[in-house]
Amino acid sequence: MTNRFILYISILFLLPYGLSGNESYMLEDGHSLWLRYHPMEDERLRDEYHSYFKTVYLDVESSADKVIRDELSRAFRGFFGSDPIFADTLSSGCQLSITLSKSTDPGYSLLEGLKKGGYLIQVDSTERVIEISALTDAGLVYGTFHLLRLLQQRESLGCQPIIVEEPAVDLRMLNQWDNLDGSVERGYSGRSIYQWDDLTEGDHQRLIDFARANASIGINAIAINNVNADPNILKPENLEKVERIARIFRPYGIRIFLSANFAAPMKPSSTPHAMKRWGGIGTLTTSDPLDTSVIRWWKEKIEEIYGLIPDFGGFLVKANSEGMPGPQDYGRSHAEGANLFARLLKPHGGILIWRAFVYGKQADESDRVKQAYQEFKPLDGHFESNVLLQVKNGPLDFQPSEPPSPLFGAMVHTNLMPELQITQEYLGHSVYLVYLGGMWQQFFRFDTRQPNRHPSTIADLVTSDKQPFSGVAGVANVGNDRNWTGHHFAQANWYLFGRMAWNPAADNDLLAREWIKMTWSTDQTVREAIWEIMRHSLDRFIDLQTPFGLPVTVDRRRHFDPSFHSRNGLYWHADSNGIGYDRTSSGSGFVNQYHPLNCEKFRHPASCPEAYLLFFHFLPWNYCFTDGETLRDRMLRRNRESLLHLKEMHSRWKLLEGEIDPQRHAEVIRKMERQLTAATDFAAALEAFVKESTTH
Ligand code: GCW
Repeated sequence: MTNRFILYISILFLLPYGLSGNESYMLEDGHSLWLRYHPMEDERLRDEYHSYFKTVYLDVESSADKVIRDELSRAFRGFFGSDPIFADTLSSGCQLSITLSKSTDPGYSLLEGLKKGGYLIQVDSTERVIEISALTDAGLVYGTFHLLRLLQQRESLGCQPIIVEEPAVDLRMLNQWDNLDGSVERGYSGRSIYQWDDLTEGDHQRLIDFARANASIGINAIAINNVNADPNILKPENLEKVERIARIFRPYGIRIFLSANFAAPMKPSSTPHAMKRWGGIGTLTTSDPLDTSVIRWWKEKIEEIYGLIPDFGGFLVKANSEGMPGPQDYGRSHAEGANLFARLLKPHGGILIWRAFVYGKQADESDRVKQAYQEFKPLDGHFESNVLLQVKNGPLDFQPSEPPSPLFGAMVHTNLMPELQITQEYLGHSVYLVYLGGMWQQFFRFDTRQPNRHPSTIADLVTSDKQPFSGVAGVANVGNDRNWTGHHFAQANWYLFGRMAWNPAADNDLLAREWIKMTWSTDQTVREAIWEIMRHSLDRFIDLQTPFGLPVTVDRRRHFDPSFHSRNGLYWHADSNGIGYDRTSSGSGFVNQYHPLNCEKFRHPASCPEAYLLFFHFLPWNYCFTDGETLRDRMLRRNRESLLHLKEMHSRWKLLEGEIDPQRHAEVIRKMERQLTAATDFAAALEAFVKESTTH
């Protein structure tokens, strides 16, 4: 047995605290996420830290006080094996103080003008004093988690005399696609974390842990139910349960949102066909947004909700999309639909989030990716100021590789809120290890070339002061699996999402490394090995399943198994002449929705990024890249290589045996084995399809 292994076993037994404070000694199972608070092995560092934490002084007014106390207790027990000593008064040295301050207080002017949630951490390494100050409770919670992050990463505190942090985005939001029956749409990590039958009592520790995890990465808003919204969520008996969840989340600075069904005010028998599975919950025969009885119904519903939940965030609405009811059913526009809610929510400080993911009925059916722009661009400037238009990152549908939606940069008078998908609907579910930080970074750094605004990357637009409200949403990948996300590595995507929503311009490499250090190991070699496993995982996935941005190559229902033949002709075309979708002017013309400079880049195969090549172009199989390789050969070669890469990832991980706690190590191996089997099938299907198409 190596020394490392003995140390590791002893650490495990010293590690009684999973994420839930009430759990007994256990092996690591991933439940603690990145909040493991692992014992300090390095004595020198432990002594250094200890010297700052002789006592802790808290001056926090609200329920955040308990949140901070509990978190520090949990962390200190994990790091040092002892509880913190909370002092009643502020002393002069060797103390951590966490205080709600005013920017006019002497020494706190740096707090001035910080966005809500901002904080200041000042370290005096001579006096051994750390001060966390903020103008809001949420800021103190975030500041505390920041300090704990430094400790988890074993950073020397003396090197960081002053930290000033603020979120660049107001609304950092998770969208859960959880249903009242406990299922989760596109969820791959068990059932919903909300037990609607048992919300009245029982142990809410899991929800507390969920709130802790989210607060630790800066998430401050959660829409707790599916955008394919069951109107029943708005019934009084369910709203009472929502109120209980809101009460649990509130101390963590998290506001609750609900997905609302546009036809909720209607009586069950009059609801549109698509809603027959639910029926409305009201007594009306219409849900026309301009109808006074409809307005009154929503006004009363909103008042009822705010009566229960004074800090209710607002509604998220999917309308006239995939069969969901909406304003167009009455000849009204999306803006008229959104404004109905926005005006009623405004006096309560609520926000209305309207989704721009629309396709189907209305516009040009020949190329569905054109529809969102066609429907929404003319409405720019028509939305109330408390409306956020939630736009999926790509124009199609959360594909592994698609260009950013042209709506970014095109709508200059509307608050745009990117919607990212953390759950791996098209990315191998929780079977595949796919790290998404790089994809999101690329998205946020895309230059929209928006006129009159420079710089004009999506990160710039999202964080611009010109938007009254800013927001970033992510479709959650959380379920009631013990490790929350099914695959241990899917936790990274949740973590990265929160940290990038806080700062869309952040460097994803650094954040991923931070996650690795806290989640897996502080050992440099182990960390490097893990980063190697993660960093190319998305590119190799694309080579395997959606080469050159060829979208939707999976089966219709689950979006998991290869299904090239059934998708051919629907999302792209392939025959003996070539493969892809012509979206240039000679094809659907979609490319013209971009700013001319981007359009120019995408419309020529030679300048179009390879990752989007077949998204924009139909190319002959013998299309030649500058290095002389043909499209066909490159596709097949990369496909083979992606399998080899997987095998390499697998071996790298195996080598970490003994360096990583056994349960998590073994569970990842099992996932990797399943991934390899699934990927082998995929590679074979792609190869067969290419060969068939090119030999006809
Ligand atoms: O990608 C599709 C999913 C649906 C989802 C829809 C949407 C919630 O397959 O499951 O429905 O997108 O985003 O509305």
